[in-house]
Amino acid sequence: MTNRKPRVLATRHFPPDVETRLAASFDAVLNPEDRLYDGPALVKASAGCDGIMCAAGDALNAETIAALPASVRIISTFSVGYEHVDVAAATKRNIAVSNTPDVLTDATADITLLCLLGAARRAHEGTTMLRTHNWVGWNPNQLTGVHVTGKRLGILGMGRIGQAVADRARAFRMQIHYSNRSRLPPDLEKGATFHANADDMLPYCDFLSINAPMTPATHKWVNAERIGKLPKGAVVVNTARGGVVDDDALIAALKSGRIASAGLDVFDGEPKIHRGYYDLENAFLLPHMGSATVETRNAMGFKALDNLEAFLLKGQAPPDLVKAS
Ligand code: 8YV
Repeated sequence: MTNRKPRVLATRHFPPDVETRLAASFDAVLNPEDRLYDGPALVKASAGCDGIMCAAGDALNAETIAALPASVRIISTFSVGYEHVDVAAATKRNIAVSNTPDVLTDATADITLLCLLGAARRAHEGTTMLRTHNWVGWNPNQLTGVHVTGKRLGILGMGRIGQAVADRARAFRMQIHYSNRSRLPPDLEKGATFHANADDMLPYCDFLSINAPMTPATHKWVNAERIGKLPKGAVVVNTARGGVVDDDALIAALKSGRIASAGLDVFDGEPKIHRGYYDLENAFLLPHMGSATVETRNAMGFKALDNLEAFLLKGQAPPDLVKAS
């Protein structure tokens, strides 16, 4: 019987307080330079590890998981989204997978409203005008945008984050429509209009907010055909996963004016985003900042650690165990 602490690989340089606790609880293999591991590098770095603390974008696909050392028993992701982990492949190898729900709901809903308002009110053009010394003064027609109050907001994916977005949007007296795998009970629905078929919701979306996870069913869901069902001049917001949007289709609609503007915090293939976005004045773009507050990133890290500690130190199931769908 050995008293060695379980070894845990941190694939990223996590917040300082999180790494301090990681190093206190485990034999931590840290990544202070925040080097990005590809699949083979991740396999190599996890030699002798009992657990892996990873993040979105890490290549924990079937191939990587199949090659992981036999010692690895848990993958704890520092994220609520877990499309980067092949849960079925992990389950096949008897590796538990956990995520960090709840703690980033508010921060992500806040950034969704920032994207919604930033797109509607032409924030990118305004800040650019000012910072490039091109503001010659107020004028009555300057940077007039899309009015928000009272408009219809369609939310694709009414989970925790979608509901928090709806709560915030109600403060703007927006009329909430939503589509979700299942209808919410009245106390959570709060008068919002449910659309069993998400396509049927599109004609009601003056604003469309994507808050659904990335799955085979949502891959490139916002495509040319669906954009065609939105009211002319609608605003599209995505703070979930870039892969839910067909970039070519959205960029074409932003160029033609079919879509008035977009507020995007996430991108397919990020950080190498579709080049077409860079030239669009009517795209308000952020670099995946949804959960980027000190409090939230710490809470995510502590939750990822709760999962690792329950499993590796207490022999319990991780509280946020993820199951293959
Ligand atoms: C995280 C996120 O910062 O948790 C998620 O799913 O999208 C982000 O807000 C990121 O994924 C960290 O791994």
